[in-house]
Amino acid sequence: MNADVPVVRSELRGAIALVTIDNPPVNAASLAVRTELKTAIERLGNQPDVGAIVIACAGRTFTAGADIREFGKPLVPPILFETCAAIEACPKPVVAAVHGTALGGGFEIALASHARLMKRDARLGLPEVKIGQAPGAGGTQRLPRIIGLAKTIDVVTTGRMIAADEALSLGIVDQVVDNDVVDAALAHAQTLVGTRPTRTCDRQVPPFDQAEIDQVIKDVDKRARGQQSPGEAARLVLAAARMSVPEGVALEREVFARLVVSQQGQALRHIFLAERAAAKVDGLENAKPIDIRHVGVAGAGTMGAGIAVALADAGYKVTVVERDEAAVAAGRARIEGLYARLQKSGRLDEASLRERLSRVELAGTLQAFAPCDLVIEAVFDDLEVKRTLFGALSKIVRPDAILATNTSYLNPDFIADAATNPQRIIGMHFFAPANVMRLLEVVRMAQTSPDVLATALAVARKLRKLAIASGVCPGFIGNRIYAMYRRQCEYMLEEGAQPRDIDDAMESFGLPMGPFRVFDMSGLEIAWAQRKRLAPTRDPRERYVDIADQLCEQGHFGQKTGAGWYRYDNGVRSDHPLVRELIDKAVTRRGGERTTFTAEDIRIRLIAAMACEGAKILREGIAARASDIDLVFVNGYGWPSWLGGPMFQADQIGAKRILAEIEQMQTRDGPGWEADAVIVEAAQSRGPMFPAAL
Ligand code: T1G
Repeated sequence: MNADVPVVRSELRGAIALVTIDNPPVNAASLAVRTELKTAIERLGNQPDVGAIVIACAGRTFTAGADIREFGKPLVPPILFETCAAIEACPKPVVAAVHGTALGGGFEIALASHARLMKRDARLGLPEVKIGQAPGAGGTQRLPRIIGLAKTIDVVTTGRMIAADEALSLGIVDQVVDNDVVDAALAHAQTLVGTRPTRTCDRQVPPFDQAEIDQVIKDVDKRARGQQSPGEAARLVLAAARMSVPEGVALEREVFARLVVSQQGQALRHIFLAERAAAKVDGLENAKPIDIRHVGVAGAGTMGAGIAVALADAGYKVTVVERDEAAVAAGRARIEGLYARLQKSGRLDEASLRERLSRVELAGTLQAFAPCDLVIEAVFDDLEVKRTLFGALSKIVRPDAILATNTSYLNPDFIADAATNPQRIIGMHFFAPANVMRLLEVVRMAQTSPDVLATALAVARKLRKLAIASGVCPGFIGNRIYAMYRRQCEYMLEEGAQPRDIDDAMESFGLPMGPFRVFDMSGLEIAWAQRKRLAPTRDPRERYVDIADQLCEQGHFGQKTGAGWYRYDNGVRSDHPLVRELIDKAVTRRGGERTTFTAEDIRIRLIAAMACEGAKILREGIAARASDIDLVFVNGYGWPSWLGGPMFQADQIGAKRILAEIEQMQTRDGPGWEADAVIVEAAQSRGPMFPAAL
């Protein structure tokens, strides 16, 4: 914003002062907004011809919170809590006119006001925990005085949105408005002229059961799985029961100051801004997305069924084709099974289930794809199978219909050249389960047109997926890095570590599941087939550990066969004696030396492996930015947002230590472990290797 253009303007409408915040794009409570709003309220509150005040926002939304870009820098007064205090202390009634999403500091401005009106399609929320914070301008103190402790704890620890009907029923707003909320607020303010403002801070927290609240907070900590901010926010809410609003706000400030500099706070802000940066894909300035309404899915296996459900959930008409009637029936059963599970868990009611299923038709002939605007193939990951399919599809669908491949490892350019009009071919790499996992790698191929890329990104948005644009290479972004991560995991076994050592290390770091548990869950046979496929071209100098191959050769594919890296007996996981035996043999074959790894050694070595490959991926232009790589692991591989992702974590460890780890890999593990210049230079300059998206 231009410094000398006011971001808050006031005008008199009769006896009512209308104060409008105008700070695009979301009216974030920047220093200018906080300052000008406080000044306006204090001036108008003492102006004799002003009977009441309305606070409204221009543009698409009421204030969506403090300005996140100011976090981590010295906060300059007035801090938002001071502006809110000035609103609440105003001697004239102040009415908030809410539209759009009044979030965080925006909701807090409304809570400090003496009355609140909101548009029916507007929403309120305190999502601070999602960026590693707790509300810092009175939200944890004023809201419980309106809706009580338990409901406030739910709102602040989940960061969920509150719709208008709930806000009205909870007494958060005085009116829900279908028409112009500013006009309605002006009219409401007129009725308050001459009355004493009703201040939220004067209300008492409704009675509560201490034991119930203590249990609620225990559950919050458990659900947070290592993230600090939800528990911090919950405890601030509880404090509201024993102190005044000013005292509680002072406590909020202490928590804010601590969390804003915490690694989790920085990581979560990094992820928030990274998601917005990822949407900015180069070369699409003039692209025009094609309107997609009818989508075909070739293959109704696990992936195809999941993709079909994701498409139906998003409102697309879906045609699923399998090779014969039996496969069609099996595919139908899979799709219905996915919906049945949603219904059983109460996440979908019968009517919605029927409606979504009605969008999906299955057929046993490729001709059924003729009317489709887009066809996504999710057939067996074999090049000839996919090439044959794309060749056949080219003769069936419209010449401008988009063909997308879901391949994980094959070169999509080889698939594309079997089709006509290669510019309409693209990669859409879903992650299993495709109707749940948010990540979608959108693979821009050599001849993919900008319109087709823009269309795939638009479809991803409609699927509520996080699309990360990727170039073409084996494994694209995620699987390519994950393969190097897996190799270092297996190298450490050969040096004496046990699967449980590595899993425990990565789970205490914050991952929900360690790598060997993940391998057992997804099945060892998939990577085994990939290794066998690559064996003829593998560099003989590459260090290769065959423990996983031996497990597979004995039929141990993981959970599905009752044993893999671990044994699984009636759902109970235990160490697999065969694995210890194979490790002992591998260690002996390698000379018998055993290393005792600390959890930190394991964590740093694995993050170094990921940073090493990530730097190459950036150098090759496969990923546009390091934060895209972080988003891939947060949204496709279970990394918690509050870790920020592997590239972010590599910079927390520091380039010097990362480079030292990579140099050891280079000496010990053969080709493929060269440190990219960006890491070497950062180690010398002590700067970041991968600037965060902050
Ligand atoms: N600060 C700064 N910039 C913000 C912002 C914010 N709070 N929210 C959004 N933006 C930018 C965003 O980076 C993007 O910029 C553009 O606005 C459009 O956003 C004291 C401490 C409001 C639901 O956590 O949830 O208040 O990429 O692409 O999809 O207690 O933005 O165009 O340059 O997301 O329509 C609490 C975060 C802050 C809300 C709109 N508030 N924002 O979604 O657009 S902490 C939040 C959102 C706080 C107080 C505490 C969403 C949105 P660019 P967008 P959208």
